[in-house]
Amino acid sequence: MRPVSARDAAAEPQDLQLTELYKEFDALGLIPLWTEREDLMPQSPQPAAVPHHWRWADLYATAVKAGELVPVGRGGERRAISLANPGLPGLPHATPTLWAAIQYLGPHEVAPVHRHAQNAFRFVLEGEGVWTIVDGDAVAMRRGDLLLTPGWAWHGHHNTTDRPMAWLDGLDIPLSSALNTEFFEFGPDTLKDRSTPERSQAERLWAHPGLRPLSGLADTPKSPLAAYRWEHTDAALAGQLELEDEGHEGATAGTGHAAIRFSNPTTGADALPTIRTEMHRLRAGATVPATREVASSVWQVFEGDGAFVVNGERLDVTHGDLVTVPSWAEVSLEATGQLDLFRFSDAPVMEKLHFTTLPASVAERTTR
Ligand code: GTQ
Ligand code: FE2
Repeated sequence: MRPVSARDAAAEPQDLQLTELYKEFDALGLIPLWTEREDLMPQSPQPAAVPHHWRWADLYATAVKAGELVPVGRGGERRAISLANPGLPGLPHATPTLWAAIQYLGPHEVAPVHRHAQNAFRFVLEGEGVWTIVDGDAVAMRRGDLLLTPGWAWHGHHNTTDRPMAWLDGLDIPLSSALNTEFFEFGPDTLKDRSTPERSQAERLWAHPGLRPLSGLADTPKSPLAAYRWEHTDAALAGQLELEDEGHEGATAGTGHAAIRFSNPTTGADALPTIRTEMHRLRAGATVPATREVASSVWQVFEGDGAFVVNGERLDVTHGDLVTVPSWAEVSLEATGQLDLFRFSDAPVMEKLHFTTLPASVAERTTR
């Protein structure tokens, strides 16, 4: 029988012609499929990224030290410390497509203006007093808020208070890097606009439920709403659970699990074209049964305690903790007390590329 793989060929060194053929492939910059097929085309996703748990207490403590030792300014641009997935050694990537970082801004510090093709958001676990200026619009950052910085929007941040502030940044840096779509530009060295309005211009235009300004009838792929306020997110989640209490189980299917997606008010699609952002609330004692999807995600505990079970491994989580869930990993959730979770993922990319529409039989396959 003729060898079908390089390994087989090496095991039969007497076949000199074949050995020559493999040398020729190598010299010509060629690799045959049959030696690589199982890695290139596995039965189901085999991510190198692993499920991993970062404790907020650790992240925050190390960010405080960075605040003492590392200035923020032109060049480095941001005091942002990324979650580096242990399955992707040496890379500042939380998953193959997503960047997640804790960003720390000391009292009265300024992060200079720049713009990049990568899409970004900030999610605020705690604190207030920083304004991010997005394309000239001053946007307050407060506890529970989701703030958007769509690709190529100018942005700089400034802390107006005597206290430091830290938050979660999410970007599509690894995706942009894999696709070679990166562009970057420095803005002015000094941030001129130090205004501190309660509400951004974007909110005054767009943050009225179901009401669209007639000046904004053209759909935009990136949400024009720069800030999604906790007050609204909290009310939306509370509303779903109240309805459940009253016997209307439509929103939660009676599971004690309320959830919302942050959406672009012009299209109803995801707030950012490459990143899905959601908030979940589980009643005390509620569970979410195991699911999996072709998308990688990062979760952050906003409030409460509970557990993630990812590919059979139990991760006990508390306030601020972060968990990465690689593509096709099986994840279930358990709430100890009421558990509020922020989640972001690359699902919009998968959906736009139609990688999520495989036959149901595929879902039966195991990863391990
Ligand atoms: O705040 O502009 O975590 O440009 C990474 C890159 C934050 C930012 C990050 C960035 C920013
Ligand atoms: Fe940036």
